[in-house]
Amino acid sequence: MKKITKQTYLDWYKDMLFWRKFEDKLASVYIQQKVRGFLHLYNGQEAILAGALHAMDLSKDKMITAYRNHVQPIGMGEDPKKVMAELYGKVTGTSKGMGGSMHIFSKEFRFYGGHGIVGGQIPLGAGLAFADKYKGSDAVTLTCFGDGAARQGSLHEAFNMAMLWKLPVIFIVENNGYAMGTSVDRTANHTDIWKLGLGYEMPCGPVDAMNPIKVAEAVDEAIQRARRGDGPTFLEMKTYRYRGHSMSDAQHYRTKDEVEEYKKIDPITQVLDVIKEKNYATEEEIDAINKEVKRMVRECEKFAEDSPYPEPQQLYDMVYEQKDYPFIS
Ligand SMILES: Cc1ncc(C[n+]2csc(CCOP(=O)(O)OP(=O)(O)O)c2C)c(N)n1
Ligand SMILES: [Mg+2]
Repeated sequence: MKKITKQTYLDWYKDMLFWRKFEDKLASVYIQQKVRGFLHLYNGQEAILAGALHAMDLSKDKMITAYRNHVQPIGMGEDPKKVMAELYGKVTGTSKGMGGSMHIFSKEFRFYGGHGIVGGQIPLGAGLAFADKYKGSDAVTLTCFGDGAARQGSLHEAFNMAMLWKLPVIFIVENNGYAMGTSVDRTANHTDIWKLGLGYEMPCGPVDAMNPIKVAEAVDEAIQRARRGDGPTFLEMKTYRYRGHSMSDAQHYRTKDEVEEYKKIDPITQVLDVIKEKNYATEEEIDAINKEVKRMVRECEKFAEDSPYPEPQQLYDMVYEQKDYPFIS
């Protein structure tokens, strides 16, 4: 793995702060009804992405996840202006405004969605890894899903095949404690989700996912295993989301104190504390990063606001048509 240096900390701070503020902006424009439909935010979980990206080779590795998916493509290299435009439903968006919040996709940067069916992406991630192995590439696919998705049957089928065929895939459960309003301990008799890997003899374990270093180390070990041809790993990222499940969530299932407890170990604050302790940046330099992040968010917002909506005709551009389809007269 690349060394974790002063620059890594500064990059982590800037990136995670940008993702946080980008999504805070989305929350505020959602209330103004400029962004519609569902909106699931990643606030609190950023260390998973920051740490994973540090360990990945972004020239070939792939990622697939669920609907909490706005910042991952940005981390992989996609233009954040295009991601925000997609959320606004504008033609300049990553899917020409036709995907929206739950369906960000960037083939160019190997980000494969953006999936609304809970657990649906688990076998798809195994399939991406199968394609790489079949073609003789040593790329690795990170397949991310929530604690709720870990209870889906598709996980077991994917785990079994991934182990049988030693696929280059890392299964990552982002355990943020809740599936909508249902806490992990109400969905199964055991709460160590990583232990699901044991039944398949898949290397597995828990990770402190409020800290990007711990994530980077765990993902690096898993990536090395996959690249050598030794198959999959299952990691349980112990994390937390600060906001509700989606925007309309009264959050009766948890206390404000619980949220505040997690904010004490916030990943951005943890990284900033190290920067300050080790004198990696002066107060002025930190302030300059904060200002630059604000400017970047404003730039995304302006781009999305100024972009046009798609023409109605676009609806027919992406419909699959087979002229000789046999069953329709
Ligand atoms: C197959 C399926 N069942 C139910 C739903 C409704 N649903 C949407 S999100 C969600 C909770 C999933 O929680 P989790 O996997 O923990 O992800 P998180 O939202 O915490 O990131 C449910 C049940 C769905 N989208 N798909
Ligand atoms: Mg969850």
